[in-house]
Amino acid sequence: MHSPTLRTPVALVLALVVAACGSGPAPSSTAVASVIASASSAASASAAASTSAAPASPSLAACTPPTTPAAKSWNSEVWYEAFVRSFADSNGDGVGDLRGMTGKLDYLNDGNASTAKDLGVNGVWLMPIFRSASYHGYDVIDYRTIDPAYGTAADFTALLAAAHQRGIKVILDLVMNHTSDQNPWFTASAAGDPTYKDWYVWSDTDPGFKGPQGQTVWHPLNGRFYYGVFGSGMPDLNLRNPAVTAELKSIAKFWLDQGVDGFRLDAIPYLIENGQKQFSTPETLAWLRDFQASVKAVNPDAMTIGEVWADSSIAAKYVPDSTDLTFNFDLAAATVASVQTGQPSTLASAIGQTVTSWPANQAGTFLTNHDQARVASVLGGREDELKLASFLLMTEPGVPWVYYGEELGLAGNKPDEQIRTPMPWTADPERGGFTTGTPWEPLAPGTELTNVATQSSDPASLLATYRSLIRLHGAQAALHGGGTVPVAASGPVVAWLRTTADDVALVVANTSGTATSDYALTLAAGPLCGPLGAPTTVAAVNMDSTTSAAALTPTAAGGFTGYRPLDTLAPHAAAVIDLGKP
Ligand SMILES: [Ca+2]
Ligand SMILES: [Ca+2]
Repeated sequence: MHSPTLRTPVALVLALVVAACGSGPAPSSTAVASVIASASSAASASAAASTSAAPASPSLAACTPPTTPAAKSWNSEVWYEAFVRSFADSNGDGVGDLRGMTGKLDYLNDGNASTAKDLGVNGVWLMPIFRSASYHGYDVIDYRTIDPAYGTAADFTALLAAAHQRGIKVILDLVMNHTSDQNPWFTASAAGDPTYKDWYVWSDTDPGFKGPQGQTVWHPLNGRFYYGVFGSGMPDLNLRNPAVTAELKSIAKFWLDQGVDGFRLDAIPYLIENGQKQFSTPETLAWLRDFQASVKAVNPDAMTIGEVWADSSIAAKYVPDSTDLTFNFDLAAATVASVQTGQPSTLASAIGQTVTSWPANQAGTFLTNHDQARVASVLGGREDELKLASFLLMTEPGVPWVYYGEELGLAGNKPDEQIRTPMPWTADPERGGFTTGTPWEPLAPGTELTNVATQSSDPASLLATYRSLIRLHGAQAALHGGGTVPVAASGPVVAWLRTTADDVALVVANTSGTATSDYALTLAAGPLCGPLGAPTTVAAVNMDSTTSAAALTPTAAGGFTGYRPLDTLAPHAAAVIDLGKP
């Protein structure tokens, strides 16, 4: 099945934006801003006239001039989650490795602002690369040694240098809740070694209670029991032991000293249990505050992002003191669900929840990650829906993260190995340019089309859309650093404003598969204080984005009533409409 979609005009306008802005690690917003400003000033006189001629608003509320929220260095960035085992194999053994990754960095960002053939991401999260007992690496045996299948310490040094040369930051996946049961620390602990006996959580008798998901958490060994919330193969470290805390800080320093730019912190709500309270305890948040301070003491610019797979109200509590960012799982699920069902209310609600929960833009936004069915499979591989999802990702409040292959529409359903399959670089369905040997896991179905080579030569491809939207995100200050104001919408439409002191951008999307003219946007009170220039459509997907947007006359309260910026919204169409400086 393939839903009807208008494709090429979108790429046109996005291409204009990209051409105006250039590309690279830190795209400038000035070019776009000046384009918008000149377009706006041309029409400002007539807009001012219509504003003054408008009847007085019955509302007594005054408008609120927009301000620019506090921003961190990562707020203009887009990040990429990569599974080294599946990215690129340099030596033909079928297993991706660090040298393979180094060879493909130009795909992520070639470091040249004048090219647009790279994805343009600013940072990479490497899923675990330490010596481990498993293919995925989330059960670590040695935190200071690279998995031999991935390469050597020298290979890592080379990767880091090559990435930094291109303006790509690198953060490592750090698993602090548990280790492998094959970690020498655990072996020594189980044997009663005086140094390590308290490094894990032991009980002489079976406490008997279950874990947060009803799973067995107490595992028998030699007549005693140890706690492992993720199973017997992954015993939980005892983070109440100062020696364990000191070792984890030392490990973080070991990697920061080599130049890594921070960490993605795995499963952090599980760090410290308090009896049967095993999820997001106050002790866990306090421990992380101390750990965070130790990271910043080594490198104040380092970034931490935590995996807190929980409601926004819980996940946001970690920011900014326990972690710099946490992933916004609620918004991710709502984004995918709204595109899948066509119902915008789920997404509208999650946007509102995000605004009230997190400090502005200090959440990691994403669609799906390495633990979830890939978004392309959830959406049945429909290209227009995938383009809409990518558009929403790049316009929502937060720092966007792209899971490798997502930019191609790579398919994947559980089991986990099949959502972590080799990256398809070419149309070869067997090896996909990933390896000259036999891939460790067969390629996902459909890679004849979902591959880098094929999509790179198609300006209307999903990959081309990602490349353009990533540049748009970096170029438009309102999109990456603006405040967010939810807008009420009727019909199958969701909308919000992104606002800085200098710019207001309207994001509007039709989540349904049906064209609609029967919708209207309303904002009771807002930031539109001055007369506005002519709205400018700066980016769009699934519609002819050369369509000009209707003029907007703000109310006295700085909002609007019954605004319909585009006469008709095509199926799954979405646009960023710049309203200029109010
Ligand atoms: Ca290899
Ligand atoms: Ca724990």
